[in-house]
Amino acid sequence: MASRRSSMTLYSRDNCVHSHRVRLVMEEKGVANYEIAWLRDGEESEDLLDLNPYNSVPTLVERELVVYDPRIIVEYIDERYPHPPLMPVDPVLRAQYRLAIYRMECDLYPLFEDLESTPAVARKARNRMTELLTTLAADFSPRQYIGEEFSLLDCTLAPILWRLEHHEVTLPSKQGERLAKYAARLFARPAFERSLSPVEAEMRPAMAAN
Ligand SMILES: N[C@@H](CCC(=O)N[C@@H](CS)C(=O)NCC(=O)O)C(=O)O
Repeated sequence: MASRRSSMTLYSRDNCVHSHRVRLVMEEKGVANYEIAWLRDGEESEDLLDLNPYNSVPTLVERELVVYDPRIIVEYIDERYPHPPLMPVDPVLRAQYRLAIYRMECDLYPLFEDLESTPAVARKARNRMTELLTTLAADFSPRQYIGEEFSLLDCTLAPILWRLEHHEVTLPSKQGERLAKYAARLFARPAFERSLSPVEAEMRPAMAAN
């Protein structure tokens, strides 16, 4: 449970891709003085049920404010802590970034529930993930990040890419190499390492230790 010294508490499951996304943004923004209320697999929290009608993680609590839904949380954090900005200033670019994030939320994130399901359901989800990421990688130019600067786009994709090996998702070699190079840049960021739960670190022990 949170101590009185922390101004923020983030309810987070240790194997949840959505929770990972928010922890990554918290770390990239350098949010200090926040506590994580960890929920292990299958564990419920009565506090959370009182705070959030959907009882979902991630949920962020800051004094009287309770924020849930990963996208609403990361946008709040990006506005609450302006530096470094993780969204562009230009309205057209902002709309494009939001759409790209929306596509990842609609198409990629829901596949994780299926990847944890029965072998037949997981196989289908794996194939779909391969298909979508192959298309995404084909569009990648040799830039460092998806946009001009490191942004919420990268923070949304990184937790997905971290889990690919664990779920045995593979890509055709050309696109796979491209995506792997980009992913290695994301995983090498100090904030990324700090964002990992012990369960997530175990998914790629060699990389997490670097
Ligand atoms: N759309 C969800 C995304 C997050 C999500 O699906 N979280 C899962 C865990 S990974 C969850 O909280 N499920 C309900 C539960 O664990 O009780 C939200 O509203 O926050």
